[in-house]
Parts: sequence; C-alpha cells; structure tokens
Amino acid sequence: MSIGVTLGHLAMSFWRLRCAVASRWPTPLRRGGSSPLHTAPAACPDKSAPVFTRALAFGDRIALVDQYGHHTYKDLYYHSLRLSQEVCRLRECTGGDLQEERVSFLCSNDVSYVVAQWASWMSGGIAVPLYKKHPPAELEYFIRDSRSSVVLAGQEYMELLRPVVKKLGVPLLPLSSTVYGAAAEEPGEGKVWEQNWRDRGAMIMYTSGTTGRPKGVLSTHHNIRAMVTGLVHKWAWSKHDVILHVLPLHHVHGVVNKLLCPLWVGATCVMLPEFNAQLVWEKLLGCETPRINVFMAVPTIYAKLMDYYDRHFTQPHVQDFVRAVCEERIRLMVSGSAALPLPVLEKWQSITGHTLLERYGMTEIGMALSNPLTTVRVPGSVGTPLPGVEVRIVSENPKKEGCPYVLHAEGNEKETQVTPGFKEKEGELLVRGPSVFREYWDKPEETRQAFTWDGWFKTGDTAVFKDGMYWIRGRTSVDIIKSGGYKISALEVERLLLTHPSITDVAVIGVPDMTWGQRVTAVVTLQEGHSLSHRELKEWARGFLAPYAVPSELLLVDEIPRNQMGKINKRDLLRQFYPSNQGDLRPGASEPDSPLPRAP
Ligand code: MLC
Ligand code: AMP
Repeated sequence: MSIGVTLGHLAMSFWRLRCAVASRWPTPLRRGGSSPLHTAPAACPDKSAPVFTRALAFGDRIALVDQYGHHTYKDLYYHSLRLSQEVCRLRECTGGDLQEERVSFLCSNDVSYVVAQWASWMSGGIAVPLYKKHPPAELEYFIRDSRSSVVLAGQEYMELLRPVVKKLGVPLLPLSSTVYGAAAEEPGEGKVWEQNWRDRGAMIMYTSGTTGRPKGVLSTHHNIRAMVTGLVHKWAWSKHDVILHVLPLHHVHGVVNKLLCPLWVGATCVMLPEFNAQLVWEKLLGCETPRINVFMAVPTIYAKLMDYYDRHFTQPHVQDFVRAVCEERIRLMVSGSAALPLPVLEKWQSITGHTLLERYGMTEIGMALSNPLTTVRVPGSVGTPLPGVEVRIVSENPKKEGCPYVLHAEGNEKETQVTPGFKEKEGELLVRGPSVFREYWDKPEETRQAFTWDGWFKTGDTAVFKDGMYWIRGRTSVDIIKSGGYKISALEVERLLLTHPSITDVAVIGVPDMTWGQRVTAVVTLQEGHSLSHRELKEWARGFLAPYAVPSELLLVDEIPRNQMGKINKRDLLRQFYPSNQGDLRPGASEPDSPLPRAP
C-alpha cells in the first residue's frame, strides 16, 4: 500500500504523538525484564492439546484487538465451537471428529482467522490456511493438493472462492457475521476434549522447494506445542504482553510466533489487516490501550519502517520522543525469516534504542536458534538452540563407507561440542527435536529425502558455530530466493515464465537488495521479432504467482550462457549482470551449477 501521507494524516500522527507524551505510561515492561509466565490451568490434561483448550481459563481477558473491536478469550472459544459444530454437521461426521480431514480456510487478519483455525482443530481437522494475495490458480492448487473436504471463508472471500470450490466439488462454508462483532453465547453444555492430540495433524503450511510445486508441511499438535512453549520460555512471554501483529497468517512466523504464542499465555494480540508503516508507528507510539510492548517482523518491514521514519520524523524532538517511547514501553523486538542486514540492525538501534533479537527458523521446524533475551545479542548471529532443539553442522563424507556425513559441531540449548579440527568450519545445518514436522503432505519420497539416515532434518542452510553462537551463511541452493521474508523457488518461477508465448529461455536469480533481502530478477531471451516489457510480464505473471514471486526486474539478453552440460551457473550470471552487488551471496554457500529446464 502507498505510504505517501497527506497533511491530514501527518497532523493526526502528531496529535497522537502529543497525546502519547501527555499520557502517564504504565510501569514499563523493560527489555530483559522477566515477568512470571502465566500458567493457566489447562482445561485438558493432554500435554499436546491445542491452544483453544486453555482459552476458557483466560475467560474475559482480551485475546485479540482487530478492525472490528476487542475479542475476549471466551468469545473466541464459543464462536469457534459453534463453527466447528457447523463444520461437523456439513461433513456429517459421527462423534464430532473429522479424523484429520483437511479444512482449508481463507480469512482476513482478524478475529475470523482465529475462529476458523480453532474450529478446524475443535472439529478434529487439519487446518490449511490460505492467503488472500494468492491468485485463484494457486488457491485451487492448495485446496486440491491438501484434499480439503471443506473450505471456510470470511464473508469477503466468498466471491473469489466460489468458482474455485465449484471446479473442485468442495463445499464452501461462510463464517457467520456474528463472529466479527457480537459477544459469543455459551452454546449449551460444556465440551470435554478427549482426543489424543499428540500425533494428530494440526496444520499444513505450503512452502516452496527447489523442485516441483509447493509442498504441504504437516505439523502435529505436538510439534506446534513444542514450537510455542519453546518460544514462550525463551522470550518470557506473559499474560501482560501485547503484541502488534502485521504479518501474513499462512506462514510460521505470523501463525506461531506472533499469534499462537500470545494466545497460549493469555496475552493480547493487536492485529492489523496488513502491514502499513504509518499505522505501525502510530500503534507503537500512540496512547491507545492496550499498549504494545512486543513487536516482531521480517527485516524488510524494519527497512520500510525506517524509510517512513526518515521521511516523516525529521525533527530532533520527534526523534527523541520516538526513542524514549520505544525504550520505555517495548520489552522485545524480534527479527527473523531472513538475514537481518547489519545496517538495518544498527540504524534501528539508533532510532529506537533496541538491539533487534535475531532468531532463525523454518516452516518445517518452527524456530530453532535464537539470540538471548536478557544477555548480549550478537549482531549477525542467530544465537543458540531453543529449548528442546538439537542441531548439527555437517558436511558430506567424501569416503564411501561409514556415516554419509562428517560432524563439525553438535549443540543443544545448554552447550555445543565442536569436533577437533573442525573449529569454525561451515556446513549444512541439521535439526532434530519435537518441533520438527511430521511429513510433507502426500509426499513420502520427499519426506524421506528431507532427513538424514539417522533422523535429522536437512535445512538446506549453511551455518557455522563461532564465538559461542551460530551464524547462518546462506542457502546451499541458489535456487531458493528469500524476498520480503518469503521463500520463492527460482525454478518454479522459471517453469512458469517458460510458458509465456514470447519467452524462449530464462534464468531467475535473487539479486541482493537492502530492503527486500533479494529481488526476484528474470533474465530472459525472447522469440525473434517479439518484445516484452517488464510491465507486461508483471501483469501476465500476476495471474499465476503470488505478488512477491512476480519478477521485480526483467533483463532481456540475446543468450543465457550455459556450460557443456546445458546448465546455467547463476553465480556467474549474477557476477556478469551485477558486478558490484554480490556481497550478500554469502561465501561458503557451495552451490554447483544449478540445473535449469530447457526451453521447450
Ligand atoms: C511485494 N512487492 C514486491 C515484493 N513483494 N516487490 C519486490 N519484491 C517483493 N518481495 C511489490 C508488489 O508487487 C507491489 O508492487 C508493492 O510491492 C506493494 O505490494 P504489497 O504486497 O502491498 O507489499 P507490502 O505490503 O509492502 O509487503 C511487504 C511485506 C510483505 C514485507 C509486508 O512482503 C510481507 O508481509 N512479508 C512477510 C512474509 C513472511 O511472513 N514470511 C515468513 C515466512 S516463515 P506494485 O507495483 O503493485 O505497487 C519463515 C520462517 C521463519 O520464513 O524463520 O520465520
Ligand atoms: P521458510 O521456508 O519460508 O520457512 O523460510 C525458512 C528459511 O528462512 C530458512 O531456511 C532460512 O534460509 C531463512 N531464515 C529464517 N530466519 C533467518 C535468519 N535469521 N537469518 C537467515 N536466514 C533466515
């Protein structure tokens, strides 16, 4: 969205700033302060039970603040229970248990999302969150691939979804309008949750791989519980916390770190419909209650917030105010999902007084590594393993016999042991632990290949252990691009571009970029006599790809150089076209020439 601000907006911003100065702030929750965790008695004794089983214990506390108002834990619970009953009626499921049928849902970032997620779980289904910015062809793929038996939708997405579900023959159930506003009524007798949740599938989130279409990452309730409780412990979440939520809700960062963690402890989640720099600053600095004291985002969002700051907070007294408010009120600011550039960390530090806490994670494993909450955070590093997480750094064993990999270092929350002779030696990061996913949905072979013979998940990230911390050096594959915190398969974009009638050959590369992390750039050759502008390419590609995967740059060339095997060396390509811009293609990412499908 546009961040150009009218004079009226500016006046409003300053009115809000003044209001914030004048108000008395509550006792600040200081960074590093550790308040006791709220341990509500779980209404369900099962140690893997989902978050909604704790909701009634938090009763009238405010769980969510969105564009529609304030929603208590009780409201969320009862609205979800009603919806789960509707789902079960629709599916005619005996005993009110869908037995892991998939429930896709498309909702905005507001109360409807939480109700749809909880209702999926209450009815015994696996939740499959969809994203509004995916074009219909993508939505169709996710619903079909997950073999969803029902699709739930917020009122605003009914029109978009109707033709998709009609084609697939899947029932579409709209969320009732009462979900958004009215306080929920207690429906009849109480419900006892007797399921054995542990190994039950909870959620499928789609992620891009180097080959093939996106894969559904299936995590169990036990996995999700481990992700949540690890973070709750490490970052000292408490019921007094108030987080500002601005991320999409079809990825682990937005779903687990920013939504399920606060709901687990009885805290409050203030949710914006989407990221907007001006609104974020207003929420962080304003005098509305509940007051935000936790913020998490991808590096691109911090870059965009700083851009807004540079353009609008130019006066010294405003800058002093911004820093004072952030230091006083906010206890934790986290960055993740992509490498945090040092200049972003440093500038954010000078603007707000906060050293961003950088952590590392992945859809398949939740969060694995984190800088500390209370002791020194090391810029550029991603810290040490979270509770319950074990990691290894390894490289391929050149010898034919014995273990297929050589161990450089192995660690857990408490310590890391380095193999003698392997000090500070980079290798692939492996992860093991209760948060590691169950399977790629319907893809047993891909699942098998994603793990080592002895059960460690292969992240595909290059890492090193140095100075007591882990450092991520980049992807082992150049065909995975991270842009705006989204993972994009270069090969998938190439496959699509090759279907364009004017394109004969293509290489998609991730060009380092301070705001986006990497820019998706298409290097293309055209049919003789054809022309193609970037605008035309974007318009065409938007019909098939999510906005973040649409190439943000187009380079037309006469020929794309290939080696004798017919492969393109993308690192060479990057060097050729961007000779002064390779700093972020980090050393050590040992990518051989990447295979590229030939033009048909
Ligand atoms: C959007 N645009 C891009 C782009 N994305 N251009 C280049 N590169 C990109 N990646 C363009 C659009 O086409 C549009 O152009 C304009 O920017 C505005 O689009 P938008 O969608 O409104 O963008 P904006 O809201 O500014 O989005 C930026 C963002 C968003 C950073 C808020 O990308 C975002 O929410 N990222 C978070 C992703 C995330 O949650 N990742 C976590 C994955 S989990 P035009 O021409 O139409 O104006 C994970 C594990 C872990 O990674 O560790 O957490
Ligand atoms: P996704 O597959 O979308 O969940 O993205 C996971 C990927 O994001 C990881 O495999 C890393 O490549 C990247 N990532 C997440 N956090 C960080 C970080 N702090 N630094 C560098 N890369 C990160």
